[in-house]
Amino acid sequence: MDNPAPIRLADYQPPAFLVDKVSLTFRLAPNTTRVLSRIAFRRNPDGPGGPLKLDGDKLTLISAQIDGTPITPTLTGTGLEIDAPDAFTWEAEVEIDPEANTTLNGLYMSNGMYCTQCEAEGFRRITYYPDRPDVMAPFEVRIESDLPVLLSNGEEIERGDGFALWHDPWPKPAYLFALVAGELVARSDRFRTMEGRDVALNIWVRPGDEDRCDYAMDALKRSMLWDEEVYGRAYDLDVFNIVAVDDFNMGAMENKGLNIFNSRLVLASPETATDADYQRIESVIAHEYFHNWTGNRITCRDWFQLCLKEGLTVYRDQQFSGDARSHAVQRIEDVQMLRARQFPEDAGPLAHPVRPESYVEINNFYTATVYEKGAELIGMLRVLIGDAAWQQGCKLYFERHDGQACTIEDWLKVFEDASGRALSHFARWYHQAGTPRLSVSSRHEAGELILTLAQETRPTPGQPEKSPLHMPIRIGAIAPDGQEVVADTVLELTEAKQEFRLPCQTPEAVPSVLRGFSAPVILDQPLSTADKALLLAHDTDPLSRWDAGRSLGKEALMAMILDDAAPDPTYLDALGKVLSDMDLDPAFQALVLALPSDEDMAQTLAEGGATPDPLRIEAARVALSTAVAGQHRDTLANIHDSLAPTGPFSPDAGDAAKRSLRNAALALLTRIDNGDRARAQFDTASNMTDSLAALTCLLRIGDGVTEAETFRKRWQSDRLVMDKWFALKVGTAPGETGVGIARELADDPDFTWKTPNRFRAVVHALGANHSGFHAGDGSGYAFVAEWILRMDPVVPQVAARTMTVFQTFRRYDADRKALAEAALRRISEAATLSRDTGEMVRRILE
Ligand code: 0A1
Ligand code: ZN
Repeated sequence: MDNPAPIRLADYQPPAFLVDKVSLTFRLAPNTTRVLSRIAFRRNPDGPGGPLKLDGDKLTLISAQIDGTPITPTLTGTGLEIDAPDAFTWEAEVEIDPEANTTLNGLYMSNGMYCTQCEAEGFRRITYYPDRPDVMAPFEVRIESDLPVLLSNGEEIERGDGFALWHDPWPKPAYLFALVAGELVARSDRFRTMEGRDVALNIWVRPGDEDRCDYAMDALKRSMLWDEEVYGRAYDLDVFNIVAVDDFNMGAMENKGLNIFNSRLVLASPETATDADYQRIESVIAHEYFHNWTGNRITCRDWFQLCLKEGLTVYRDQQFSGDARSHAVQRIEDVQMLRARQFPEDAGPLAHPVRPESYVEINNFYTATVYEKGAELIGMLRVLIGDAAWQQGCKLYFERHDGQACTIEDWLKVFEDASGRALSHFARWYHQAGTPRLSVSSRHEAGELILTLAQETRPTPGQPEKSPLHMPIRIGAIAPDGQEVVADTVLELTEAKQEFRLPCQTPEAVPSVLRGFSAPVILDQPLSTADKALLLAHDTDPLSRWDAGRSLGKEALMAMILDDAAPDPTYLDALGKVLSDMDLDPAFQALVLALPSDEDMAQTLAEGGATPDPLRIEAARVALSTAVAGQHRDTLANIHDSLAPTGPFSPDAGDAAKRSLRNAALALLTRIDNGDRARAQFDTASNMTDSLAALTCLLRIGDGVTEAETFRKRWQSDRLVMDKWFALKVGTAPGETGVGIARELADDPDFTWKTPNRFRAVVHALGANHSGFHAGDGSGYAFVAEWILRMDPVVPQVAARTMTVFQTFRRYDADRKALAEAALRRISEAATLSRDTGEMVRRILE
């Protein structure tokens, strides 16, 4: 394989031509769809000059005209080039084959339904066009088909026998184009905006699924209201359509006025969806809706600026979920997710800045770094400039940049203007990859708490030298009697090392550092076990409180893994206090009760220079869980009994919190009761949360064979529930057993692997099974590599995304490293490999 040349931010040039209007006609046919385009082009006065360049991929050009005169354009391999006048109308007819399009990129078919996905560069598979986000235009779309439902962006302006005409007045880049045609039914509602617009809301699904849309609809209406109340942003069309599709590469897509969703992020009923599903549906519905302003009305100049829309929109959906549920729990879960997904990325071969500087395939950069770390940067910015300037800056951003394609510089400038502060030092966060390590030491002297903060970032690929970053560090201090003696304060760390002095009359006070996880760093603060227990019991900041518990748990596990130590009694006692504190939110208690994940332990061991042994980590976690259960048997049993469901199921946060604590208790109790409680819960559960939790507990102790079969029989025909079943079977068995189960299931007739959700339910589930994927005989690596190679020619984006499970392989012992490397070489040496997977394997092996 030759290596395609990277695209670099430094080479950005504005487009040579702008588009004033796009008219498209689609004559839909599964193998021979005709797309007729009529596009008004005008030379960009600020452009570089030169010919008109249109992108095109897998298109058969039937005819082309400029101002009505047929022409024969020069085909370039990636599109075509034309010497064009300064203003003209381009007309073309192309033929495409949606049925043969397995990539789920461009126009494709899913269960007889036509569907599109154009971000990032899928529109070029539909027609010739300047497929770049800084070319924005209003679209008119005529769809010709006998299918009953024909949808595109904007509003329907005409509907007749076998056709529909849609018009989207808001100029948009091609990546926000969408078209759907099929036999669909709608769950409909209305929303009146603060500007008095009466908006029709529709969620389109396959017949039979319509009674599973209520929660998504409710979440949509709440999102619309929230964006008005919190950001002053109202919806801007008379209709908002959402379509659920089974075959989809990602979670969902914010196409203007026509969001397209993976069906697992829309459909929910108490019998089929877990609390986690409900929560995720709420946040993704909100995320896509919020893109209407942060992404659509104001979009990205180029794909290097992806975090401009994604970091901000994740930040907004996190705020929304916090408002809807609990800020404390939301923050803990966001931090858990950042540490589990983004930290390994930042520490390995795939590390890249939040705003990358080059890429081969942009689809490989829809990463935890761009999304989740991108959101962290927004949160830090807000803490640094304060709420008032934040609000003013947001207002200014919407006023100044509405209708534009912007950069991170534009974004930071509004906050410089609003706050009067220079943000050039802060801007380094966007350029510098890697997670800084924050070392903290403290002493007490003459009525002062003296904190020394030092930061250091290790080299990452292509960035050997790192500079100190500007970060807000929120702190406080707790006295041994549990009183807060230094109130919440934000320190601004700008240098490699700085000392801060705070008045404090209690020499024994324990500093609570990085409250709220105020900066995305690895905290290195040498606290004694007793100090951690104090913070877990008394810190006023819930994130730091939870983190103290996690740190205690890690310390206990570390001693068990490295020194064969017994479970730490301080940790066990501290958990007991949290469990019996009736004032705590049960969701918070459940989070404290969850032991650090195996991946978390492996990461910590590797950071400290040790080699993680997956089976030892697994064994230590099981032993510690068993010890927790043994010590708190009665309290846990009492929790499980007293929180048993009483009324009908409600997905709201309060009830979900109780279920999460009850099921956390069950997971522990199952370690010591041979699964009796879990079996009873499985037999009587009336909702998916409780049923799946019980089954998980049983499978984790190597039991549950009968229950798993009962579950399968019951849900055989439900594709979304069956995805859970596959993932659970693969995810719960340790080591080589897990790989064996994955292999068995890969031969199952229901393993319809070309559907990304089912593929992920087996292959990603094994990747997420720490001791399974890292099975000592290399069978996990071989299995995943084999399936990546199989998936690559079918859905390259999914194959490439699966590659990320290999990003940590260098952490492990020599034997595992060699086995993983051999699997990676098999991928890299394949006769043909997509650009997506090719780039990933090269970066991982480099
Ligand atoms: N913009 C979407 C994410 C998305 C990106 C690419 C896709 O297809 C390759 C699909 C969706 C979001 O942030 O939700
Ligand atoms: Zn997004």
